[in-house]
Amino acid sequence: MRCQNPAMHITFCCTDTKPEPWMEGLRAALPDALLSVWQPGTPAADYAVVWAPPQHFLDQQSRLKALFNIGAGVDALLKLNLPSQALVVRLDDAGMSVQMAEYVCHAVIRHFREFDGYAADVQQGRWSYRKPRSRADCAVGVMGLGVLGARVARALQTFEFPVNGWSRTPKAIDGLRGFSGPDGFHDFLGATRVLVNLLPLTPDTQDILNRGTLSRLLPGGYLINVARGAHLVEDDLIALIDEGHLSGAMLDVFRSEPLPQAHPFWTHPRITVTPHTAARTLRDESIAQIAGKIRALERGETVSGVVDAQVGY
Ligand code: NDP
Ligand code: OXD
Repeated sequence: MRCQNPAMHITFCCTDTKPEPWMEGLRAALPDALLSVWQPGTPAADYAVVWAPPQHFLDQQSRLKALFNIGAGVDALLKLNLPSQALVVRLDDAGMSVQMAEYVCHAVIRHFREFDGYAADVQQGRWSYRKPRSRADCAVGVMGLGVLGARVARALQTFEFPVNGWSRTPKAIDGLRGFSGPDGFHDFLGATRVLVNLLPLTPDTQDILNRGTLSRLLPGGYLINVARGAHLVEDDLIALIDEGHLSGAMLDVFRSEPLPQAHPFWTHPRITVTPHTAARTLRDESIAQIAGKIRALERGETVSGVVDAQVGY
C-alpha cells in the first residue's frame, strides 16, 4: 500500500547506527515519503526513527506524530523532554523475542547442566561425570512477562523447568506459576533458584536486584540479567556470590557500557559477561514493522507498542 500523504517527512536520528542501510530499507518500504538523516537545520518531521537522540533534535520536532525507538527498552528515551503530541512506539518483538529465548535458555541450561565445569575438565584432559541435578529443584523465575519475558517463559517450559513469573499486573500463562505486584515479589523470589531479569528500567525497578532481594532466592541461586544494568547493584551481586549464597551470574547489560576494562565482572570466575547482545535489533524486521505502523497511523488506526510514559514502558 502507498502512503496517503505524499508530503510525509520521516527523519532518522540514531546514535551509533549507520544510517544508509536504514534509509535504503525505509525508502523501499515507504516510497512516497520524504526521508532525511537528521542534522541540525533539518525541517521538523512527521515521524522519527530514533535511538538515543540528542535533546536538541527533540526540541525541534514541533509537528511530530510518532517517535519510533529502534529498541524494545525506552528508558533512555523517556529521560528526555519529549514532544508532548508525539506517540512513543517501541519495537514490538521484531525478531528479538526468539533471540532472547535462545540466550536465556542457553544460560539456564549451561548453568543447570554444569557445562562450564565440563569444559574446564576437558581443558585438563579429564573425562569426568557430574551427578545429574534435579530439574524440579531448579525453578526459574522470570521477572517481567512482557513481549520478551513471556516468550522466554514459554521457551523454558519446553525444557520442563518449573517456571515462575512476576509482573506488575497479574498474568495467566499456561503452566506458569504467576506472581504480581510488590505483594507477590518476596514469594516469587523465595520460590526461585535461577532468576531472569526482563523488566523495563523504571523508577520502580531501578536497583531492584540488590542484597535484600537476591538473598531471598533459594540457596545456590543464579542470576541472568538481560534487561538493564541499572537494575542490579553490582557490588551486592559480587558479595553474595563470594559469600556462597549465589552460585554465579550471566550478565548481558551493565551500568556502564562498554563494561570498563578494570571492572571486576570481567575476571570473576563465577560471572559470565556478554556485550549487550542477548537480543539485537534486526534491521529488516524493524523497518517492516515501523513502516507498517506509519501506514496504519496515516490511516487513522491505532498501533501496538505505544509506550505509556506514566508507567515508564
Ligand atoms: P515489555 O514492556 O513488553 O514488558 C515489561 C514487563 O515487565 C511486563 O510484564 C510488566 O508488567 C513488567 N513490569 C514492569 N514494571 C514492573 C514492576 N514495577 N513490577 C513488576 N513487573 C513489572 O518489555 P519487553 O519484554 O519488550 O522488554 C523488557 C526489557 O528488556 C526492555 O525494557 C529492555 O530493557 C530489555 N531488553 C534487553 C535487550 C538485550 O539485548 N539485552 C534487548 C531488548 C530489550 P505488566 O505485564 O503487568 O505490564
Ligand atoms: C533494546 C536493547 O532495548 O537492545 O532493544 O536493549
